[in-house]
Amino acid sequence: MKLLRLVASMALVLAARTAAGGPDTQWFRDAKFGIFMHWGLYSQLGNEWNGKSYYGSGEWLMNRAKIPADQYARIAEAFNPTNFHAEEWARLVKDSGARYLVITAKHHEGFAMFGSKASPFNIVDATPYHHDPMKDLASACRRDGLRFGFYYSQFLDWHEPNGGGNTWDFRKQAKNYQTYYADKSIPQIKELLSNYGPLDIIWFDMPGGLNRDETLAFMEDVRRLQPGCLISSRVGHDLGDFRDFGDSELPPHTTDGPWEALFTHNDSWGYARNDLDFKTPREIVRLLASIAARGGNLILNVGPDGTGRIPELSQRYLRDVGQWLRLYGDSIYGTTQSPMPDQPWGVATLKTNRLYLHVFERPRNGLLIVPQFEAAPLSATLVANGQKLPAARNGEDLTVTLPPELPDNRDTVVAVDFKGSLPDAWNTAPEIISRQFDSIMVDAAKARVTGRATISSITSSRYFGNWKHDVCAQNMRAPGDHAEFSCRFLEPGDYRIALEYACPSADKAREGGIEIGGQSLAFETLLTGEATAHDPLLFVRHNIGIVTVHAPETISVSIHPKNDGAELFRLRRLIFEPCN
Ligand code: FHN
Repeated sequence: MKLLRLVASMALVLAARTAAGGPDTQWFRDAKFGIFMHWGLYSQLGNEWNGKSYYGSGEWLMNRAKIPADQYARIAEAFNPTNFHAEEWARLVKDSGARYLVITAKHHEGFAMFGSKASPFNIVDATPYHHDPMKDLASACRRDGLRFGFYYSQFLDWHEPNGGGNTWDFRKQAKNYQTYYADKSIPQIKELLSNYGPLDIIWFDMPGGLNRDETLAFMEDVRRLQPGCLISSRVGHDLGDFRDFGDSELPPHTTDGPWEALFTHNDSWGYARNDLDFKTPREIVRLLASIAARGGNLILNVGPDGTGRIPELSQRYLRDVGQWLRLYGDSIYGTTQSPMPDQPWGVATLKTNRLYLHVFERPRNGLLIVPQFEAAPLSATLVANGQKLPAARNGEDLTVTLPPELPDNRDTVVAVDFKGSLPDAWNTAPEIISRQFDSIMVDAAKARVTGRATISSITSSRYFGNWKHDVCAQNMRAPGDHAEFSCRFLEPGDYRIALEYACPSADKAREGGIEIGGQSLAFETLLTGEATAHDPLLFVRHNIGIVTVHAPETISVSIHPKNDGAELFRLRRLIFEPCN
């Protein structure tokens, strides 16, 4: 009721705020790198319950093991994070080069990691620790010049009869979500917005129980208390001040507006004792550069354990990333999206009249081709040591000559200063296929589709909650349904063509063809297995055949079914391998 009343009373205020443009997002756009932390009672369990290990998202253990709420609440009695030291955590975030930290104030388990008058189920009142770590952390982050925000699960709350999600203890039909919002969610959010100084972000997650107008009113409550605090898009109904993509989703294209791609360091958001599958510093740096090239931020999650200790590999690898950022931060912070799509050698970021080339792989001949470079190059500099590199326009390309050894095997950055402007060629530039690399992968997201063919993302998980997003060309059922790629071959020669696809039994043994510059290849699809959202989607790399390219030229590569019938496959990638 309160919410509904608020909707009416806040409509005018909202119109005024929207006209005024909403909170300033510039700091967020410039930050590019944030750290996420999932910390709660689940951190104490480490993905183990009753002698059984679970794999995947540890913070979902209460739900997965269907632990009764009263039994789960008793974990708090032993929760005593004496290894938590706010200054050390803030220092680690700072050392990683991240510019902001978002930490779970309350996750779906319903436990407040802050002192709350709205619910006794909180770290001050329900644990032997009797202390509010969020107070210390907010201050420590501010002292270190970090932006600071809270994650708050506004709808899912497995501790409360009226909260979303717990149907193993509480009947769904008996739930009153409005009561939950009025009694716990909104009062706690107000506490967070009132007691921890100015917040930079309030990161809502997994919306539910509110329609669009109610969500607007809910946001207005936040605005009134902290007009400058950014609200994540997971507040629901496509609202919020910045967009979050799906968990572990790298968008295949550039995206305007402030946005974040979120990944976790291993395969769980909350601490999981058995999970040592951490992303290496090199993987993180390349991910960060690839996201910046698309115009967004990376927020990378780490999961401290129940004692307050951040996993040793997370600490070490984050510091390594920070060491890279200290050398190359100018090529990340404050940059905007790249004018050109990913290249076989890496990605690019832009800062007004400087293009940063992030070189992941050195072309064998040392000649880096930057396609569709319509500006006048002034200089090319190896950022690591200031060495000037030969750079010249060659037709519509810029060619930069790299040294024999790249100084950084994570990501070597070359800064190219130029006069003029670089047009956005992200969606128009042909794919560069070159013999200077062992293989060249072309993502299906780059295809132009005809007929009924579509390009869309398929979400599936490995371990529980460990989501993967595969953008695939789909719905190719008839010879007129094509996925076409424009490919620019830099050198003549023989190339092996392979396809990477998923094929359930309904599509098995369908006949397909590839047309490439007057040559045709034929194939029959191979079974990979059935696809469900909660199982890994399996892909096969299927070598189709070899074609000969007679001169450097741009050729269309077209993939299609030979005849009418079931879907051909879900095509994820086209692969070229120069034959030597
Ligand atoms: O269910 C949560 C999950 O536990 C984790 O917090 C992630 C982080 O983005 N958000 C939800 C799933 O999308």
